[in-house]
Amino acid sequence: MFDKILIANRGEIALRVIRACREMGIASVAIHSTADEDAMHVRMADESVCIGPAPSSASYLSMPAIISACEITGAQAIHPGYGFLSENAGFVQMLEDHGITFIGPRAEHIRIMGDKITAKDTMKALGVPCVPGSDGGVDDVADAQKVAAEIGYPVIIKATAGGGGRGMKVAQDEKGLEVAFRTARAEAKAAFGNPDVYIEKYLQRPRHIEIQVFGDGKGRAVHLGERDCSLQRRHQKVLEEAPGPVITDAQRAHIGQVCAEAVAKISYAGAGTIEFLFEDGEFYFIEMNTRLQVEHPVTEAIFGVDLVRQQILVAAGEEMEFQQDDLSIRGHAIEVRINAEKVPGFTPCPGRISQYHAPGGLGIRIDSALYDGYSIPPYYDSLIGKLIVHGRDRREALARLDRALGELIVDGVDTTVPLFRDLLQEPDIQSGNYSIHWLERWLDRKYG
Ligand code: MV4
Repeated sequence: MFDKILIANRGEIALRVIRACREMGIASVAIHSTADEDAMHVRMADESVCIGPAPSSASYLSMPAIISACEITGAQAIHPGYGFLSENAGFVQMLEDHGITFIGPRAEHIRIMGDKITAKDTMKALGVPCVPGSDGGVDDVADAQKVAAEIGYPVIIKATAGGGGRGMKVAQDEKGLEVAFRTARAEAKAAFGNPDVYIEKYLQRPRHIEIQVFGDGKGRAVHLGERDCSLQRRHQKVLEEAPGPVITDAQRAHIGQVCAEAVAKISYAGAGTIEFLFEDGEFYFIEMNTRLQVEHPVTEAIFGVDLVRQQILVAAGEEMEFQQDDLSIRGHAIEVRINAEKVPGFTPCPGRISQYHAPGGLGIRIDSALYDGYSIPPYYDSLIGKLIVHGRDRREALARLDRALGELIVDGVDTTVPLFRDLLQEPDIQSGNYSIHWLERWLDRKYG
């Protein structure tokens, strides 16, 4: 096992990893920018290294600075958290050259899943159900029209280098396809330096359901059910829950097994998420994320497992602590993302936290790097905390969430907390009746 791990991240996820390290008797190293000198992850780690100025490009994304910090402190492994360098295959390769262990999958798997056409081809070949569409990319309008005629309109054009909603164009009919194709290609080239696009049937009212998988890197893998992350705004998740309100035990068992077998076949190492659109009882693969996700705590809550601990064990060449038969679901969990943002525009709202009080009691988890008097710097993501509630069933989780939100105090900046109290009053939220478009439509109705 490692003696010392460097956490190449900041904020709540850095604390999350430090906590797992401490429980495993592993020393932790925080890295930070000059803007984060007073950040909680710096205080909580056993050691810290300032690696550069405020902009992420010169600090949290600076590979040479991070590798130097490893060498100076003697850290043997790096946990990347999410975002920043967590899905950068070049970084993983560079660490390998320096004899530092990356706590995550192999570079090869990050690279495959980073190219959306290759990801889809790979998943299809592994038996994962995909959205009907082009096999591989589409090179010209004629090719696009041919595929669209086969699968039927509406269709969606996506950038292979995109993901997370960037570089997508919907075409309702053949007339709209030419413009959609040309715009998608031009935007993909401008945004990602790669013009390659592919086509899929456009699903009109799906849910976003993602399956948590975990592999030991030696050909064994398990699934830990699904999360419903349909409540999003501009491709930013706002609330996530597990299990999904409309997924049956049989559906979970089936898609879960398909996903676990797929990642087992490629000897995938560590945590991964296979994203699906779910419509009319069918799952359609869209993307795979080769990292720990922001919303992993809802899965941890219902399965009673520590995913970061398992990531560290597997990266150190040890066995994960469970097999599929050991994993069962207890109750229901919901996470809300507390962002320093002003609703309804969701404009970032950095500033000083004049008062902070976290809720407590049965079934409450807060992952946050906030403290009284902390100043949220303007340079990074606006996520300042996650409130995760766990109950015996969905009703209890919802009641607990409302209760916890009532106890939570975050003063000094605008946050998304009031939004959640409003959302909980909605019958569709109470019943779990929402698709990927529900939140934006609700915000439009409510705020115009
Ligand atoms: C789609 C789709 C409908 N049909 N693909 C957006 C993010 C990216 N991961 C995939 N996305 C979508 N792909 C087909 N074939 C609709 C979306 C989509 C979406 C997906 C998940 C969550 C929120 C979304 C909001 C708008 C569009």
